[in-house]
Amino acid sequence: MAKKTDDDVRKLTKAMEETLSGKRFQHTLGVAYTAAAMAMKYEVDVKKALIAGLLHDCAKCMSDEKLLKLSEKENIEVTDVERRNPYLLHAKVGAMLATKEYDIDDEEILDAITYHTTGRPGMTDLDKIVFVADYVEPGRDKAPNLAKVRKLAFEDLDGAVRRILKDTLKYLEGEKGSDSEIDPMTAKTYEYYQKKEK
Ligand code: DGI
Ligand code: FE
Ligand code: FE
Repeated sequence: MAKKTDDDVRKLTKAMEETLSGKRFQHTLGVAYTAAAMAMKYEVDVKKALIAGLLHDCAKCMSDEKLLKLSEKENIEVTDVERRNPYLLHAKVGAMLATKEYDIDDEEILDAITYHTTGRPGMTDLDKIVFVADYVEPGRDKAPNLAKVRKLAFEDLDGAVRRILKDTLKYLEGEKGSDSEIDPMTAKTYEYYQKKEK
């Protein structure tokens, strides 16, 4: 893949507007620009952050059936937790679509998309930026202590990741119902960043 140009960014933005719901597209723009701003702060490639933000939820507006079907077709590994909670697959399927539909072959961008929901131990700075931007972008309004996490996002990247994982696990533990099952990857990531702090 040649280096992405401003024209590519414009095309990807248009493609997202066409494939996502209005609300999801608004969220996508929020994540893209927040990720770009964080990349400036943390000296990460700004255009990669912008593109990863633009594409991170490109598979979000698909039904559970479609996510499972596409995963099977494209040989994406589906864990037991993902089979019971197929929406988690929008991250892996999103990375596959980024490759096949949107011509992205940059592994750093693809990883940031793959791990944007659960995180992973040893995240790259780009992984962390997309993970955090997804949580703090301007359109979000439900998470507890959002003002604090937003500030933290620009002060302490690992601290923001840890805080978001902690609040997400707490939220999932408090939720009743089948879609609140904790993905082992989310738990492992939290453990990793808790240990890293000490
Ligand atoms: O796609 P978005 O809504 O923008 O954001 P996302 O991809 O981070 O997904 C957010 C949802 O994912 C949020 O409701 C919490 C949930 N989530 C994160 N980790 C886990 C999880 N859900 C389950 N069941 N298990 C997890 O480990
Ligand atoms: Fe997502
Ligand atoms: Fe998102």
